[in-house]
Order: sequence, then C-alpha cells, then structure tokens
Amino acid sequence: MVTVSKDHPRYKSLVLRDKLVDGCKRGITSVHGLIAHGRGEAFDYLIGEKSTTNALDATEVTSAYILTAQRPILSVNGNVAALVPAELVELSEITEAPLEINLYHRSRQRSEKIEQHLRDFGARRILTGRDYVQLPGIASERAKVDQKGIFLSDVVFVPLEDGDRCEALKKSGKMVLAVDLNPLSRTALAASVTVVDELARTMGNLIEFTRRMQHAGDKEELEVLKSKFDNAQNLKTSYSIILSRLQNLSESKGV
Ligand code: PTJ
Repeated sequence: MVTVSKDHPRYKSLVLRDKLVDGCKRGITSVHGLIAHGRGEAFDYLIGEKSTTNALDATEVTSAYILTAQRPILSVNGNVAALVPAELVELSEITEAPLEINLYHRSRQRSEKIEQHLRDFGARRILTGRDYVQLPGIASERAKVDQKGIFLSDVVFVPLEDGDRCEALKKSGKMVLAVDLNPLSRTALAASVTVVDELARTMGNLIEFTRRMQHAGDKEELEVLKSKFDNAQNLKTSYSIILSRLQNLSESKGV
C-alpha cells in the first residue's frame, strides 16, 4: 500500500482509495468497484464529506432493525470487504448476524478470497452463497442468495447494493437497509432505510449505536424508532442538504 501522510488534507479519502486498489490487486474487489467508489466520492463532496444528521438518524434506525430482527444478515461485496473488514466482523460479533458474501461480478475465486480475508479479520459467521437459491426478478448474478442466509432472512443490511436486487429483496418481504452516497440511485429509492453516507463513516456510527442500543433495557424504544422513520422524508432531507450547500456556496464570495 502507498504510505499517505496524515497531514495530507485528503488523508481519509486517500486511505480508502488505497484499500480498494489493494483489494483489486488481491482479487477481492472488482475493477468495477473503483468506478462505483468514484461515483460515491462525487456525492460525498456534495453532502460535505461528513455524516449529516439525517444520515445519523437513518443509521440509528438501521441499528434498531438489526437488533430486533429474527434473522438479520450482513451482505458483503468486494468493495465492502476491502473497505471495512474489521468493522463488518465487529458488527457480526455484536449482533450475531452472519456475513453473506454476495457478489454482482460473481466468481468462485473472488468469493473464496473474500471469505479468507474476512476470516483473517476474525469472522466466525460466514455464508458463502455457494449453496444458493435464485431470487426471482433479477437479471444479474446477484439473484443468487445463500439458502441459509438472505433467502431466509427478515432484515438484510446491504451496503453498496444494486437497484434490481434491492427491489427484489423488498418484493420478497424483507426489510432492506442500504448504505449509498447517491441519494438518487434506484437502491436509495427502493430500500426500506437508506443511509446516505460514506460506508466507513457509517460503520463506525453503526457499531457505536448498536453497542449503545443493545444494552438499552427497553426494546419498545427500538420499535418506536423504527415506526417513526420515513425513508422518503429522510431522502428529501438529503436533497435539501445538497441544495442548500450549493446555494450557500453559489452565494458566498470566498469560493
Ligand atoms: O463486488 P461486486 O462484484 O459485488 O461489485 C460491487 C459494486 C459496488 C462494484 C457493484 O455493486 C456496483 O456496480 O455497484 P453500483 O451499482 O455502481 O452502485 C454502487 C453505489 O454505491 C453507487 O450509488 C455509489 O454512489 C455508492 N458508493 C460507492 N462507494 C461508496 C458508496 N456509498 C457509500 N460509501 C462508499 N464508500
């Protein structure tokens, strides 16, 4: 990996890029993942490269859904595995939710490399999707889901998901919790809860909320959080944040 000085103004962003490039070199991340990340970065600029209050609200609700699920699953693709392996394992340990390797550009070799990578970070609950069933209504390889995992789950955490599968998962009656910096994407629009935030920031917040709420005696509180959340309204707030940021910048003299 390239050594990036901590003083560099874009330190965090460069570290994430490095992790993805390294993921590509090691056969974990698809080259398409680099393009997807670039699109995410562009939207991160627009939201101000920080977790907004509405992103934090959506993250908190995501925690509430995972903690109250009967069979929660954390879906892992090549970008997610490269960017936040330690955080995925930590969340899986806290919630006992398995990690399911689920790839758009599916190959057995990449799936095995991701599995080993997650094990190196201490993962104990991994579903590989090699015993799969096919979700109806999806043209891509993502239709294949693990028969002991996503197929039976009631709540699925899907960071960096594609729109088709998000819609298909929703249609099959599951709660779909997405992380996507692009609030205009089909995934963002179709998910039950969309966290419009960068994945590495989201995982830090998600772990913190989950640890705190896990020990809250009153599970009723989690139900209230879930029932009060309106994803369409939350997305509208993301659009407003981007709009007013651009408006302020266009009116300021010091651009
Ligand atoms: O490993 P695979 O084969 O399963 O492929 C994974 C990718 C991500 C390549 C695949 O799912 C894909 O092509 O995704 P899309 O359709 O490009 O969508 C990715 C979405 O994630 C885009 O809307 C990006 O804005 C968003 N995104 C990218 N990087 C981040 C992100 N959102 C949050 N945090 C990020 N770091």
